[in-house]
Order: sequence, then structure tokens, then C-alpha cells
Amino acid sequence: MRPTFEESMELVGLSSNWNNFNDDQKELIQALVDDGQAHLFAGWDEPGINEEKKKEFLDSLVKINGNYPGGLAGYIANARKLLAESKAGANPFEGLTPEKPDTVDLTEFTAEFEKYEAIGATHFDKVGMVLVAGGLGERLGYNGIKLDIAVEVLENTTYLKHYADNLLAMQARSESKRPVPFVIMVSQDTGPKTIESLEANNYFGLSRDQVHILQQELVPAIADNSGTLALEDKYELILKPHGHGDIHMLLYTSGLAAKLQREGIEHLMFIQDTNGPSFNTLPSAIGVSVEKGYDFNSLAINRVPGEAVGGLARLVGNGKEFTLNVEYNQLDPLLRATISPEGDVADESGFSMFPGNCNTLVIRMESYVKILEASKGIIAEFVNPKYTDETKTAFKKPTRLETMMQDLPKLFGESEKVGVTIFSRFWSFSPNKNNVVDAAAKIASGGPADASATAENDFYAAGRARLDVAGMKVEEAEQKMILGVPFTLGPKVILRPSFAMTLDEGCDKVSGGSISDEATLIVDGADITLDNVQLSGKSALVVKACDGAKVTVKGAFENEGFELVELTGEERAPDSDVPEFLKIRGYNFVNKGAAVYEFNEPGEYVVEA
Ligand code: UGB
Repeated sequence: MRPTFEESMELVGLSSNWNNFNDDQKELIQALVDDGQAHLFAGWDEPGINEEKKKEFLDSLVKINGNYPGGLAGYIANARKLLAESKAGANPFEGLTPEKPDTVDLTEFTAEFEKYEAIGATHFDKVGMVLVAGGLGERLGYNGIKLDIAVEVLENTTYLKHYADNLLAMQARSESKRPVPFVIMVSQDTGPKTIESLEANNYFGLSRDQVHILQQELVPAIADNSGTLALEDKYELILKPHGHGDIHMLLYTSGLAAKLQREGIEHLMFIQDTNGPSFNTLPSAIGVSVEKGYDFNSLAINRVPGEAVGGLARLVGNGKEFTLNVEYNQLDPLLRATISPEGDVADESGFSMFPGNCNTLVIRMESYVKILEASKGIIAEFVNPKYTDETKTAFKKPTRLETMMQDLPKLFGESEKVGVTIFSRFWSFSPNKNNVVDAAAKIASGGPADASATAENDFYAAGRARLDVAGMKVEEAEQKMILGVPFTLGPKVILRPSFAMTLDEGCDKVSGGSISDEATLIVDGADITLDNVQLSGKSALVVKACDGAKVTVKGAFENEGFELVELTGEERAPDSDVPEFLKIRGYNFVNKGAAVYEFNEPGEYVVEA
């Protein structure tokens, strides 16, 4: 017979401590003991010994219990259910066959692309941005937070500043001038430094009220199939990350999603911490979501088989069909078991038939808030224990429940519409995830590097593309291998979001001109026009204008520009004082005489070379 609560307390030796607990603690302990977790309190020291540790332990239990919808009891129940399914070998894709999903193809800058951009641009004041930035970036091995890494090293713009600049540009363009809500999910690892960075930079010009920091918490590790919570030692749980899907839980538990909806926000766009090009896609992706009535729009690229990005597939079977991300570790087995005995391989296009998930998502608020209410923000949790053997009775190490933000459509019904919008890779997806050694290995094996140098390379490529569309003659340079990773020597073009957020704006502000293979152009300001500007050789031109400064730039500029300098082995060594954001790419730029024009007072100006 199951012991009573008092008997359990006696068995684990907790009785003598009982009177020291407050009512909340007693209630939680009782519930945990009744739920088969008496081991959490086994062998406790007599009152007076290790009281601080006991308090910290109970505080952590109370905190975790409060963070998770349904409390620890809910978490343990979910774990038992998922572990039983995992043990039974339940296949989440049973009976489903993957097919190529329907897509909107925006890989080319066509009239259709511009049509969607125009629609999206009228919705800037109905969009909220959500940045998930709780990850440690273990693959990159960077010592600070990834948001503090520079996306380009001509002016050392950090990811966080780049994102803030885009928000400011969005609101400057909207009729209402309403601040764009900026939700940042942090974790205990990234939270303090993220706030420090915002504070130190005066929120990069954003208002404090528009920035909403949500902190994800770790979840308890599970030791076995019975859902036993794992202990690090007598008074400490083992805690692990729950995944980026926590953003949905936090937007629900904080009430923020519902609040933003009440305030008129119609779409949320979710972005990752180091995907610089996300904002290139924003106007057109919002346009697609609005025009097609998508509840969930996954932004995608043509995927290289085997690449560590999920594949977007239409799954058909069991009387249903739906479009979903199949995570990269599940795609190959699913394909082998269904349509492709060779697994995750290219089709005749040279790419995987399943577009790659950029994890940039546009979600319609109306359906989102309803789903959050119904699910309490717990989105398609899963468990992935590593078993000691095929009996699946023991784990090699404690596991935990996880959740991914792209899995929201798992909760969709027939009335919700999921779409996939495909973009060119340089324009939409160039994350900075891999250290330079792994990046070089990825390049050697024919895959994308997704590293600091390639992220910077694509940052300039997007600028070049905007100039090209606007009719400037752009002469692209050769690629140079730096530490085994390719970098296009130029031209290096940064058109800040203040200058152009859509292709159309670029066309309005740039007429004619040419830029040669190793030249540099940086333009920052809403009212700057480039009138037949010519940059030859390595020449560099930097033009910055404050609001109200109308600047026309003309003529041919010639100077020594910026020179790329590779770091030496000594400079890259861990103990050198070269900043880490340079070491992780292996080069820097030296200004050899760029032409720089800055206008900090409103007025009309002409710059003529
Ligand atoms: N993140 C959090 O905020 N909290 C967490 O607990 C974990 C992460 P990773 P991952 O773009 O290449 C995703 O670790 O999870 C943030 C997609 O699932 O960089 O391996 C973190 O800070 C995959 O389908 O990526 O894979 C970062 O901003 C594919 O699209 C973001 O979540 C892949 O990204 C992603 O975290 C990719």
C-alpha cells in the first residue's frame, strides 16, 4: 500500500524539518511527495544544519512551480506522457508522408516581390518584433552575448543595434509614428548582459517602454521514465534549457501577446539573435502574410541537404494535411521511412525538396492569442532521452522536456493557414552560429558556413543587391579565403535602414552611378540621394545625415578606402587583446582615407566630388 504523507515524511527523514516550512512550501512539498518525488527530500539534515541550502532549494522549487503553466505537477505529468510515448517508440510522423509544401517564391526581385513589399510597408505600425536571444551559442563559442557581436566591422554595428535601427526606421515610415514593440527573450545566461548593452547604449534610440524583456527559465531534468526529478546533490535540482519555444509560454504568461493585440498589433515577426538579414525580408514577408491571410508564415531558403536547418514539409496522411517544420535531426529518418530510401538528398534542383527553415516567422496575432489561451503557451513539447540500451528503461544522463518556436502549427486546426515564403539565402538567412574552425570544415564539405565572415559578407551583398536593383553598376570582386571561409572583397555596401527598407525606396534615392569591386559605400539617413555617384578601385564614401538634413551626393570619388587586413595567428590567440568579435572572423578593416560626410544639422546640402 502507498505510504501516507506522514509516513513518507518519516521515511525520508523530513518530519523534523516540517515546522520550519511556510504554508506555500508545505503545500508544494506535500504535492511533490504525493506525486512520487519524495526522494527530493530524502536524508535531509536535522534542523539547524544546512538551512541556507534547504531554503535555496525550496525557493527554486517554488519558483519553477510558478513559472510553468500547470506547475511542477503539470511538468511531471507532461514528462511521463512523453517518456511513455518515447519508450513505446511512438513515431510522431506515423502514417504521414512528406510532400513539397506550397510556397511563395520571392527569390528574385520581381514585380511580385515589390508588390508584397509595398503592402508590407503600409503595415509597419501593426507589427511587433520578437527576438529570441536566450541561447548560449555553444557552436560559436563566443564569450559574451551574441547580440553584442558586430555584424559588420567597418563600423562595428552590433546585432542589437542593427535590429534597433530597423525598428526606428519602421516607425519613422509609419503614419502613426507609433513605437514598434520589441520583445526580447533572454535567459539567465544572456539576460544581464542584454540589459547592460541596452542601458549602456541608451536603448539604441528606442524608448524603454517599447522594449519588453522576457526571461525564460530552466526546467528540471528528469532521471527516468517515471518522471523522477533529477538531483545534482541533496539540495539542488539539475536544471536545463527548455528551448526557444519558451517564447510562446512567456508571451502567454506575461499577458503581453494579448495586450499587444488589444493595442492594435496584427502580426508578430519572430527573429533569431544573429540573423542579420531578417529585416531585408520583413516588408515583403508581412505583405505576403497580409495578402494571403496566413496565420503562420515560415520564411525559408533553398536547403542544402544535411544542413542543420529544419525542412518545411507538407505532411499528408491520417485524413489530414498540414505544413510543418521537420527538424534537421528528424528529416533524414522520416525521408528514409517514406519517400526517399537515400534519405536527405538533393532533388533535380540541386537542393532538398523541403525548403530550409530560417526560423524567421510571421504569426497573425488573432489566431496566435487564441492558441496561446487554449494551450497556456505550452507548444508541442518533446523529449529526446538517450537510452542506455534498447530496453529503453534507463537514460545515459537526465533528460528534459524541450520546445521549439517553429512548432506552433502543430496546434493549428483546419481553419488556420500556414505558408512558406522562400527567399535568396544572402537576403534572408545568414546566421552567425559556427566558430571559424567548424565553419571552414562546413565549407570544405560543400555546405554553408553560417559564421561571422559569411554573415558580414551577406550583409554587404544585400547592400549591393539594393544598388543593383536601383540601377547602379555594381562590379563584384573575387572571393578571398580567410581561415578557410570565403569572403567577397567588395564592394562593401551598407545602406542603413534609415535610408532604405524596401527596394522601391532604394530606386527612389539612387540614380545611375557605378561602384567597383573593392570600393565601399555606407549611407545612413532618410533624405540622402545618390546622383550618378562613381566609386572606383578601393574608394570609399560614407554619408550620414540626421533627420531634416537633405543631402544630394554627386560625382566620382577616389581615395584609398578601407583595406582588409588579416589577423596574424598571434593576434587571434586567446590571450591577445584583439577584440573577440574580430578574432572569430580573422580580419579587420583599416581606413586608409575614406571620404566621410556627416550632417548633424537640418538643412539642404550638396556633396560633389
Ligand atoms: N534560443 C533561445 O532563445 N532559447 C533557447 O533555449 C535556445 C535557443 P540555435 P537551433 O536557424 O540554423 C533552430 O541554437 O535550435 C534562441 C531551428 O530549430 O541557434 O539548433 C537562440 O538564442 C532550426 O530549424 O538554433 O535550430 C537563437 O536566437 C534552424 O532553423 C535561436 O533560439 C536553425 O535554428 C536559435 O537557436 C537555424
